[in-house]
Amino acid sequence: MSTKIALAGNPNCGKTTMFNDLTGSNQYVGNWPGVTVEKKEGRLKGEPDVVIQDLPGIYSLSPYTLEEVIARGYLVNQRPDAILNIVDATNIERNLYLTTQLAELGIPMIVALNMIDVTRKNGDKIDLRKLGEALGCEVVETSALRGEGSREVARKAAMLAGKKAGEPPHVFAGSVEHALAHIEDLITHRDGQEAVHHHHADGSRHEGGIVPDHLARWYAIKLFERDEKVREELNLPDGIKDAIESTIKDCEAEMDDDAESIITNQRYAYINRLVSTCVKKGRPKGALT
Ligand code: BGO
Repeated sequence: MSTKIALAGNPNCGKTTMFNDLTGSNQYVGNWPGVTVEKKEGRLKGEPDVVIQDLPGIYSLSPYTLEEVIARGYLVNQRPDAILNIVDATNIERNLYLTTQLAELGIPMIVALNMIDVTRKNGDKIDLRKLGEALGCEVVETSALRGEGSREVARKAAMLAGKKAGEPPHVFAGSVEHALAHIEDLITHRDGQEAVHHHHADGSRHEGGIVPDHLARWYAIKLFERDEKVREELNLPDGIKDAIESTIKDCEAEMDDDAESIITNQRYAYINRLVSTCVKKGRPKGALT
């Protein structure tokens, strides 16, 4: 059985450069099922048992673009052994938005902090250890353009196969975490409700609950956001739907904001705090030498 690594990142993070560097000519190009979005996979050079699955470049795992739906569908239903998340170090705030969402999928992850040649040149200082501790995964510096760190990060990603995913970052405030915990209970049958079996694309059934435990946080957040695609997919019984809706409404009243904005704003606030503790900018972006 081969090890499957998913390459995920924002558009322009250097994903294509990294993919080409890792796979060379061992590439297979097709389309994602039913759509004309390009699907590329390839074998890691020198390690034919490791398959690298390229995902569309995306900013978020929301249900609003075809690329995002393809990427999250793959991550949730096909479950790669590990995620290699490429983060453009020169655009770290924006790129970490997706990273916080990927970390909620319960899949082992490693971050390639790419374009590190550029941030070095700018004199930026990035505390990799602190960043990794907060994100619950290792962070490795790479320059895909120069082939620096790429093989190392891919080999480390492959070694994550079969391991437990890291602790997801503590992004949300207490009242939101409280609501999420309640939703998790409702959808994993931890509160003694009658079991409902959710059938997954791979035909597996999850005994005694609606979603598997490793995906509980992901689904709880998406349900809290009232993600229409996830609501359709799970097709929950009315009693659970109503209990979730009243949990969301309580939290919205307390926070005086709508659920989707609460999640988005708290992600940005978390990332701002994280970047301000982990990154010391050298020269301002765009400044001349
Ligand atoms: C152009 N360091 C540096 N300095 N550049 C990098 C690195 C890195 O580590 N990694 C990638 N790039 P894609 P997506 C370009 O194409 O892989 C560069 O969307 C140019 N092109 O070379 O395409 C990479 O697949 C003219 O740059 O990203 C590419 O994720 C002038 O980042 C760009 C300058 O990489 C995006 C750059 C005609």
